[in-house]
Amino acid sequence: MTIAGSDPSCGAGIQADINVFANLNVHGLSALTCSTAQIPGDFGEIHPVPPDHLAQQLNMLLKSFPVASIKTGLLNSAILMETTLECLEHNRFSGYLIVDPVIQSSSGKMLVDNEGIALFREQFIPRSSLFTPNLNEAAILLAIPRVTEDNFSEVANKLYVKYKVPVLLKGGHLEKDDATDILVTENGQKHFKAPFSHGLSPHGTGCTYSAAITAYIALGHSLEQAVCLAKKYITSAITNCIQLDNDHQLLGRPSL
Ligand code: PXL
Repeated sequence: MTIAGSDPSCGAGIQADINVFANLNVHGLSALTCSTAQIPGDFGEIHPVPPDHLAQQLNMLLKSFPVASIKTGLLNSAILMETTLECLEHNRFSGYLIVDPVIQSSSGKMLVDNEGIALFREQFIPRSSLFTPNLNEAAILLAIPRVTEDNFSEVANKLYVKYKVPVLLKGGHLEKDDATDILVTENGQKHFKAPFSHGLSPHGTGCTYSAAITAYIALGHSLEQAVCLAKKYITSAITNCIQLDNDHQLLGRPSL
């Protein structure tokens, strides 16, 4: 299941997540948190759904389907985060909860209010089975100025110590020859590397990566295996991305 916002251009959000689930032969469910108007490179309005409406979607889905794993994407506000946590609790959801801590759009627009960021820190991330920040999100979650090549590995450990749940810190934005991500669990650090595609930065990579982890978990893989397979998935989707006329790109179909 994905609990996320709508991106009508289908590069990110629930549409991207459902694409991944379908590509991996998993039946996906989606609970909508907000509608956005956007295309790659241009962000319009966000309209959150009423909290009761999110609760109704979640309660109906969780009552009726054997949900193996859930990912969250854009949650937009503290009240939608609280609603999500209450519904998971109320329906005794005990599967994997993978949190992509979406805070800002790739174009730089803040997508979550300050109260929402505080709730992310205090309640939402600590409830997750894995959270998947990029460099910018990691800096916000640790309240530090920035993450660089020099403090990358230390930041991954700090996130694990602070939030006490497994973390996948994504290093793609360091723009080195290899895009390295660090998974920190109770077993220590594990590094996942793939060649970095210079000059390609399709939006929605975070959504697609966390959706692939969620699908591979639903298919029975361990967390570490799921991250390894999902890294292959996202690397291939980036390599196969589609060039748009406005200099932006959309993720392509992976060659699996
Ligand atoms: O990539 C983060 C993200 C997630 N979900 C939605 C978005 C975005 C970024 O723009 O619009 C709906």
